[in-house]
Amino acid sequence: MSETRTTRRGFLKTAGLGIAAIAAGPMAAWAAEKGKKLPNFIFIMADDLGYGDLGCYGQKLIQTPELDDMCAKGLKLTRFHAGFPVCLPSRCTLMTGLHTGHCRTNKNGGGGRHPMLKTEDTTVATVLKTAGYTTAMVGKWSLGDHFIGCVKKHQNTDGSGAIYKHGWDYYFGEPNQTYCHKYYPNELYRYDRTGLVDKKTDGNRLDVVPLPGNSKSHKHYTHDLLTAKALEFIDAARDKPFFLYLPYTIPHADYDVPEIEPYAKAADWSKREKAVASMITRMDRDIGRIIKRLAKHGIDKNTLVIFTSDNGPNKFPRFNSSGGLEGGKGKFTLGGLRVPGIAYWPAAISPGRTSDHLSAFWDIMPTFAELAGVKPPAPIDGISMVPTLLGKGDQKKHNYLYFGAGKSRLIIRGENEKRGEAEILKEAVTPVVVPKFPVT
Ligand SMILES: [Ca+2]
Repeated sequence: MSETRTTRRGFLKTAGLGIAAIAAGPMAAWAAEKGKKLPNFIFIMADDLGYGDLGCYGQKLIQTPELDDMCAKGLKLTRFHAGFPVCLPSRCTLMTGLHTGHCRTNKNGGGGRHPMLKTEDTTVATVLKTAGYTTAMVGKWSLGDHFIGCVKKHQNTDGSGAIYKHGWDYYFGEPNQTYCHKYYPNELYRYDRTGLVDKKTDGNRLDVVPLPGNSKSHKHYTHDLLTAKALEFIDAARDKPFFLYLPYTIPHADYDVPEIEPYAKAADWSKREKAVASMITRMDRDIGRIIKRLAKHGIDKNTLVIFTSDNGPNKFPRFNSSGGLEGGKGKFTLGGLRVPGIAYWPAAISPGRTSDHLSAFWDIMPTFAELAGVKPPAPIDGISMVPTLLGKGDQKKHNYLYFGAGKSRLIIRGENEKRGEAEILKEAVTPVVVPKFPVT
């Protein structure tokens, strides 16, 4: 953000200028070199995975060979941050391009009282729809309420946070984050506006996917179902540009997994440790399957796959899950907020690169918008990371990253930020900002 921005009025002004500058920046060069072929986007997000949970980020005990391979062949971000130290507000920043000083909510809620998006909020999916993308979400939405726009025992009450109001052609999963804690539910939910993957639905409600008796039989593990649908979507959508948002529910509690391999013989590990490690390795295996499926279809080169986590880890001292950073999930500390960030895109990202560019979830929206050749909403807090991804061009930098809810907060200053906390807060915390989209 601009150093001169001190008021919301200033925010509006400088954000607009920033976007104008972006439009003439590295993307122009990318488009000129590669023609107008748009990349596919796959954004894979773990739930409660720490900065230190992957081999390529220093993990010694949990096996993550597929993600380590992606990291070796792509770009490893070492100062990438989730939006908030718990689920819901973090996902709000990811979807809207606004940090929690400006976006719809800085509260997680619980039970039937989850905050949700408003109808006028613009998501990454909405932006990419305007560029002609097919959009799918498979997994945990969080941004609709328990009853309103989400699901409670078939009560699909319409509401402003409903998934189907926020840009997605296809959805499969459990939208309510509280219910995502259970890995063997008796039902999941779906819609398929165009009949791309499954039977067409009207797209203005969630339909029940019954899994009768599953809570007892343990026949269907939700994570496995999410992976299967993600692969089916890739199969079906591969001929045109697509955006697949895959917010997995692993390795969040409950620590429940079909098998504890390859850790069954780790004699001194607790049951909980074996379970969480197995969940992470299972997810890693499945991400490998996704990469292989892209290759099978010949679209691996032109698909940008980003892997990350929605917040820091729960306490697992044996694994040093926060990578030595202070704190973890729920804490406004680096351990609560800094997450792995792997960007894999063989056509554009040369192998083995590392970047310490200071970045966060709200940068994803302008990054994808730029690569898709459309303007993101304005004003937003995010800054396109395209120069960092491509390894060329002038990367605009954040003066600071803000994470907060009232007096609980963390500000990470960029190298050029000299202002005191009070002055930064005056700029960073305002009433909810509703960016305009499309930008004219
Ligand atoms: Ca989480």
